[in-house]
Amino acid sequence: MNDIKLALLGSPGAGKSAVLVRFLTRRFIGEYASNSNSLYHKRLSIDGRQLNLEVFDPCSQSSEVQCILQEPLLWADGFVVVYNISDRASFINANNILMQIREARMDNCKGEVEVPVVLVGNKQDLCHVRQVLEDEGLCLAQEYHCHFQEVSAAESYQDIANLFTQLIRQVMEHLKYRADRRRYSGSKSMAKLINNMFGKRRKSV
Ligand SMILES: Nc1nc2c(ncn2[C@@H]2O[C@H](COP(=O)(O)OP(=O)(O)O)[C@@H](O)[C@H]2O)c(=O)[nH]1
Ligand SMILES: [Mg+2]
Repeated sequence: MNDIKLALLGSPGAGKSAVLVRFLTRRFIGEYASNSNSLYHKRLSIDGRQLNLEVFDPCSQSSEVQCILQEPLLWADGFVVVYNISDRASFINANNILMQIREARMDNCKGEVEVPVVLVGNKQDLCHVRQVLEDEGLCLAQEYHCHFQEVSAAESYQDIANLFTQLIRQVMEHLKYRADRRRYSGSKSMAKLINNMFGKRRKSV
């Protein structure tokens, strides 16, 4: 059983809870209790593999982005960064969040961010009052090497299901890669140890 931990991040009101609840229940519920952090659990199966999904949905009341961010930044295996296409401030905030993810999770050896992220432009149904072009979302995602998708939690399930599935697949690949790398470096240091022992023994003969 694989444990996968995701975190939703974004400005208050961007629709994090709406997007998540849409994914988990297939339904859109207009208002959510937003005065506490929530951790959702769901068992699901992707590509025939059983997964234990945990998703952190931070509370919207807190304006202290930093305090919401710090914990999930290190805890999560993958991120969904949500902004509202009819609210430019939320897009600017998404940019800041991507920057903070990069800072917190940069792999110093490779100069790459070692955590999968998807950027989500929500409230596509409000495109008549759009403040952020789809191209701007795409550009920002390219800058951070992450996937991008515009969605409407209010109107559709499929796009949201697809983006979560894609992110979870990416996370699984990543976790596997990390485990392989650990195993490899583990066997390398074992080889070194054996080498040293034999080296010493040879010297003493
Ligand atoms: N029109 C529209 N409204 C949405 C959509 N998603 C969320 N909302 C509304 O936006 C408000 C904030 O959503 P919520 O999920 O609580 O945002 P959060 O603070 O980021 O968790 C609520 O009134 C939702 O009903 C959407 O796709 N379209
Ligand atoms: Mg919320």
